[in-house]
Amino acid sequence: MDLQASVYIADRHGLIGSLLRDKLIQLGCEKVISDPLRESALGDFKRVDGVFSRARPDFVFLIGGASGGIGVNQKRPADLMLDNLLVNCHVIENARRHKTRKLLYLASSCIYPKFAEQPMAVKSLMSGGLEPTNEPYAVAKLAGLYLCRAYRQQFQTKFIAAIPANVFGPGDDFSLEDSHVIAALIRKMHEAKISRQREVVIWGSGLPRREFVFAEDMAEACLFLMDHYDGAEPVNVGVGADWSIRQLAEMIAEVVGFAGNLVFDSSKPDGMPAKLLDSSVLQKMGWRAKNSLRDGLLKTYQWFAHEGMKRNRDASAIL
Ligand code: GFB
Repeated sequence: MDLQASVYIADRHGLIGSLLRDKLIQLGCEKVISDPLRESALGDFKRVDGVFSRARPDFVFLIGGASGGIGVNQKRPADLMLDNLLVNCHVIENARRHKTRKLLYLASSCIYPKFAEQPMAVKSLMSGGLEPTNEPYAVAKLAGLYLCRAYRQQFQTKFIAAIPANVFGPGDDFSLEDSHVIAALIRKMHEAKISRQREVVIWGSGLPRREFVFAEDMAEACLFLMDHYDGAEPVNVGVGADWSIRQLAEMIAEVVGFAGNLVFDSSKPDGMPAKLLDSSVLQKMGWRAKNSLRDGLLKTYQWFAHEGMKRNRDASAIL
């Protein structure tokens, strides 16, 4: 990517998109378009078309539409599916119409079959049924991935796709019901520590295994792929190791300084039993995550304790 190029970042959630924007600006890129469409307009074809007409982006990072953890996937499956389908269609079709030089589409590791062989390699996609707790969202993310591939085949566009492990970091959604596990557990344990509660409830059995990639590393992987990759196959982006939810909860308790009990609520869903990506293709290309899980948790907790509590209105009401 050259620094004179104009870059458009489409990201409803904002976690990866805002880091990408900061990194591009630090690198000297002056034409970075991101925030204007974050709230509502990504669902409106004409407004997305308007952004492409005005900015004529050379490069597009299609991070995605609305997203969240296992809770919101069960509560609002139609919202998540529709939003992601619309955002995918609007951004991908406009990138073609306005002759974007290259587009990177981010899928999600939930697009792999529920019982995919571990670590999950790209050849496993579509080889089995999806995990029911996130099937609608996963179908929309799969649709985007196959849309990129179809455009590449029919229009010879340079549209590439990546499949990230579970992403976390400062600026994440820390709401109790809708967030992903790391944000939820950091908040629960922080609040329990402050109000001297003896226990924290962890959803599910604690047995599912997850691979986590720190948002800063994910943003760097996006830039790396935009610079170094141009193929039809999606590329997995992971760190090469996974943890059980119990191990993760214990690590978060240590980072936060919560010394009480962890209580597992088996009435809550576990989701996929395991989601470790085979990231050997990316590793062979020379990319490695810089942050260990513990380092990422420390940085995320530091941010949450200082900034996050202010941002999460319902959280600050408690303390
Ligand atoms: O992060 P999470 O919601 O995402 O949950 P998924 C991961 C695991 O942590 C599940 C457990 O087994 C949860 O039951 N868990 C324990 C908790 N306590 C909590 C808690 O307080 N909050 C949450 N959220 N989980 C999502 C998908 O699945 O992953 C999305 O639903 C998306 O589609 C995302 O793809 C990356 O890994 O289970």
